[in-house]
Amino acid sequence: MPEEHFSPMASVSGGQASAAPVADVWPTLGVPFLLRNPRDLGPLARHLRRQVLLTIAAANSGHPGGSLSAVEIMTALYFCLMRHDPRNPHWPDRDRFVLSKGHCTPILYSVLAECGYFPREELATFRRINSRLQGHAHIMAPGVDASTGSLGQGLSFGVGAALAGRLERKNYRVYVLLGDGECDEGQVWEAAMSAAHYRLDNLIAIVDRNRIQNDRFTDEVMELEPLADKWRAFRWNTLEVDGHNIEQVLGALKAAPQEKGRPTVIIAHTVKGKGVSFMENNPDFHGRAPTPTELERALKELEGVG
Ligand SMILES: Cc1ncc(C[n+]2csc(CCOP(=O)(O)OP(=O)(O)O)c2C)c(N)n1
Ligand SMILES: [Mg+2]
Repeated sequence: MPEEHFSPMASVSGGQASAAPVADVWPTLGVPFLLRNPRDLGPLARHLRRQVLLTIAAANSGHPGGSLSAVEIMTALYFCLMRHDPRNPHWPDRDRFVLSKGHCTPILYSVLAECGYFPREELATFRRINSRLQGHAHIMAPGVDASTGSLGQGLSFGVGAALAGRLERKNYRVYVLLGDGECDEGQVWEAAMSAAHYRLDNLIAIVDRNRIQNDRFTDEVMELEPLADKWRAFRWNTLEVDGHNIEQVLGALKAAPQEKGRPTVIIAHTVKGKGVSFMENNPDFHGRAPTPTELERALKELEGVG
């Protein structure tokens, strides 16, 4: 596998990727697009974690923690569940995805590149001036349906997209990924109330419950619990899963459309920084790039070495 020959330190100097070795930095995993068997997704998830770290390291900027916590959620959505076509990003019948926690683009772009929306090599341009891959999600990136980054707005966008789908008699579904800290925003709850009012059973929200927001734990900033009860009180079908167990995540995502007449929220219990020991549960890695030494350590861990 090309990955075995990859030397991160040869390709990343001073946190900046040099232009030439990009093809080596983003090697092909060799997995077919749209895998159907969740048991095959483990290697893909590990590969995506590496892409996340390499992308952030090349830019020397970005959000690793909330990207790593969402890997299984994003893998389940894009490789097992959503109807979408990378050759036709604007296909009118595609399922919509809104990254409401719009700072977690490293995982979104890694997944989109892996699906074939744009070349993997483009990940090296992350956060550069004139790049399509800006730090917060923007619709100029192929496959991105909503420009996000100002927390609290994505669920409202999702409500609009779900209403539009109903008006146009389309049967696409709308998936919105929220952060748990993001749920401090009042607009989230305005959107939640309206989604229940309009009985939007084509709308599925997922809350990445990683218990950290920015530089602190969510409990210290604003107590969210009982979070599931809050969604239930807003008349949402409310499910809870281990957000790192792909089969559980998929089970909930598949069960959601069975619920008629109301939207579904899946509270996915996750670990911020999942997969890299020194990033796990560490607010320090909410929004900073690993140093070259940290990157090397993290990649070794993800390879199962050292
Ligand atoms: C309206 C708004 N306020 C503040 C910020 C700055 N900000 C960026 S990420 C973040 C914390 C988000 O935490 P959470 O929603 O839990 O996301 P995750 O843990 O998944 O990274 C904050 C406060 C923002 N992007 N938008
Ligand atoms: Mg969080």
